[in-house]
Amino acid sequence: MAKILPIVTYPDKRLKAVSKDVTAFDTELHNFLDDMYETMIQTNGIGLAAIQVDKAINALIICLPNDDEEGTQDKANLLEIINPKITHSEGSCVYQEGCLSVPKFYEDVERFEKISIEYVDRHGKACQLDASELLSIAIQHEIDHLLGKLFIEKLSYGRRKKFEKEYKRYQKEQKAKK
Ligand code: Y12
Ligand code: CO
Repeated sequence: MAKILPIVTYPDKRLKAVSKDVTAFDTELHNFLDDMYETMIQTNGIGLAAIQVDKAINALIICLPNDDEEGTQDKANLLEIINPKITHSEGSCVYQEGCLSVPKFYEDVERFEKISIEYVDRHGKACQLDASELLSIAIQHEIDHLLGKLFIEKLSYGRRKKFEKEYKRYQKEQKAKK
């Protein structure tokens, strides 16, 4: 049975690690990807990188919500993206992003509007994907995790300062609850 893994949260230094390419496409990887999916769904996420559950490998998953009112997530729409490379990017857009590793905070971030990527699936099969809209943003956000980067690093100086102040208050509240 798949497990819910603990999520590493900011400012934990483990989030700064640059992940390494996956070389073994075995049962251990498949079980880990299943655990990532369970963790993402149980925590209301739509994207998760392996480093967020303390494994520095180039693996990320995305499951966008349906267009219905509940925003349900179908496992049929799950994308497992391993060893991704951005091969093309164009345009720019701004979207209010959130991250399971930075709970409670949402900030406007500028990204490419459209990207193309090459990656492999859980069996090591080569794949190609052209992404736009929310999918493009989610992939860019997750690829940044693989490079040890968080969306808050893209904020202006002023917005980052404000974020750090509010996040400290949030951390204090969480500590007091324990
Ligand atoms: C667009 C922008 C960013 C992404 C990356 C994936 N981000 C997430 O999946 C964020 C999830 C998230 C979920 C939260 O809900 C709970 O934890 C219950 C959340 O709220 C709290 O922390 C309270 C924050 C973020 C994809 C597409
Ligand atoms: Co994130």
